[in-house]
Amino acid sequence: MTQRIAIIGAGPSGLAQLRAFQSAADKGIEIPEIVCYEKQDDWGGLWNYSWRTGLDAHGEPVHGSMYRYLWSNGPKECLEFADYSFEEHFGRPIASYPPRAVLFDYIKGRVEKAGVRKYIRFGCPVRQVTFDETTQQFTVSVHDQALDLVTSEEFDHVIVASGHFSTPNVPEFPGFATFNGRILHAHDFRDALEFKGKDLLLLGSSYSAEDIGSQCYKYGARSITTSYRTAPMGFKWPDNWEEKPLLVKVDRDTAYFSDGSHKRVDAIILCTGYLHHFPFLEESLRLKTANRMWPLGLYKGVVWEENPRLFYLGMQDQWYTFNMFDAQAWWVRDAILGTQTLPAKAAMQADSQAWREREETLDSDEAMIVFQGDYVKSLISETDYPSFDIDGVNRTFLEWEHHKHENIMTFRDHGYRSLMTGTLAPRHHTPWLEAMDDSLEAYLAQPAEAPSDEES
Ligand code: FAD
Ligand code: NA7
Repeated sequence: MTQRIAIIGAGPSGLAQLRAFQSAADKGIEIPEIVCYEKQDDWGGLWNYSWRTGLDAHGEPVHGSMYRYLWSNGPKECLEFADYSFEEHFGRPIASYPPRAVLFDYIKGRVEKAGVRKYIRFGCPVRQVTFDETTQQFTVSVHDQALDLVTSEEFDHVIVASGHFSTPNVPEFPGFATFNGRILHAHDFRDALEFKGKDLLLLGSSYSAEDIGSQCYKYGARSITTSYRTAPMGFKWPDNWEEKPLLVKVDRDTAYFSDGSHKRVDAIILCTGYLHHFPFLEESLRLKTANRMWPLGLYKGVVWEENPRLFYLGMQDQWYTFNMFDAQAWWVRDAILGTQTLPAKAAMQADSQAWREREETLDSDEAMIVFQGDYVKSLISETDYPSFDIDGVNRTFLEWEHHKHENIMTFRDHGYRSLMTGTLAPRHHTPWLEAMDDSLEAYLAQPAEAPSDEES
């Protein structure tokens, strides 16, 4: 009997899974019956921008954490699909740090070409997933919002691809309740112009703090203060940007820090990360982890060791993104098709434990990049996903890091060589700091110039 599989989420990870199955079908392999449930009205996950915050039109938590003017925070050459290059999609080379709309277009291009939209049921949040030991079947309950109907279906496998940068981690500090300005989480940040002329405090010292701070600087905030818990970001910030140790309290409009200093601020943005949150999974199926490079419980980073009929995609902290999701999806596909054999639980756990022990020794960005590169290599070596130069991707990540430390406001003006096509990206027509229009049309407006000479 044909197997039935459910994919939860049609973001880059869920779409990678659909593309993986379609690529097998193209080779004449019989694939299972697939249903992909997506709670939003379109695909693309976080890349599908929503102006909404809080609840959506159906009372569902808004998934989107992306904001206007978001440009890729790493070189596009590091996330390029091995089976669908940027050059193929855009018909010419483009610069290395595209804005969100351009990346959304690229993600869509591959799956439109693959013709997999037919598998997706939009406007269908998954409400509950349970597993029956006797029948070895999952029951997936879904709310079809158009019909306002909750129905259940049975599946042999479930693949959780619901993302983990959507449910905000929201700490509270003394004085928040009586702060005179706005307090929001990065998840609800949308337009930097809201903070033009304002003094801003951002809590956190990772990507969101760095990038939302940079957006606000670019669009005219008066000052930026970032407050760190563990370590400062340490970039060479503009004159109106300072890094402070952890916030101790807020008194009306003044923030007090652990070094005894204080600053008057108009608004506070909590760039304090996200929670892995799976309210729709029964207890025995639920991954519980912080945002880290090797969550335990997942053999090969994808197989739920407690019940290997369940899979998770994209649950690691991410240097690698789109092509890592592909590597995972191809591997999961083969596990479902039976061409990958899973060892006994103890062996799966021992394998994961070895990765975790290595993860715990990682003491630099470079070590983390190489670690994740090795993980992607190990998956790809066991599937027919087109192999690509992962050491080259690692080197591009290191170049990117170097450019960020050289100048955090100009790193996006650099170009890198595609590891898929060998083409060196052209310089963008406008330096990032001056490029205020983030639309696809503005980005692609001018013909590409000569290749940049910035690659070392
Ligand atoms: P998501 O993109 O989160 O997609 C998950 C999908 O699952 C969504 O469509 C959601 O609606 C759906 N879903 C969730 N719950 C349910 C449910 N119960 N039922 C049905 N559907 C459900 N990566 C980069 O490579 N470059 C960047 O520049 C970059 N910038 C980022 C900026 C921000 C602000 C954030 C938050 C992330 C950024 N990322 C970036 C990382 C991002 O995680 C990945 O690029 C990618 O979107 C992850 O894909 P995903 O499919 O795993 O998850
Ligand atoms: P991350 O990368 O998970 O980082 C979360 C940050 O929040 C990190 O600096 C944490 O500090 C800090 N944090 C968490 N809790 C607290 C509290 N209670 N107090 C102070 N600081 C805290 O999340 P991001 O949102 O930056 O990035 C997520 C994705 O979005 C990423 O992939 C990007 O591509 C975009 P710590 O270092 O743990 O002390």
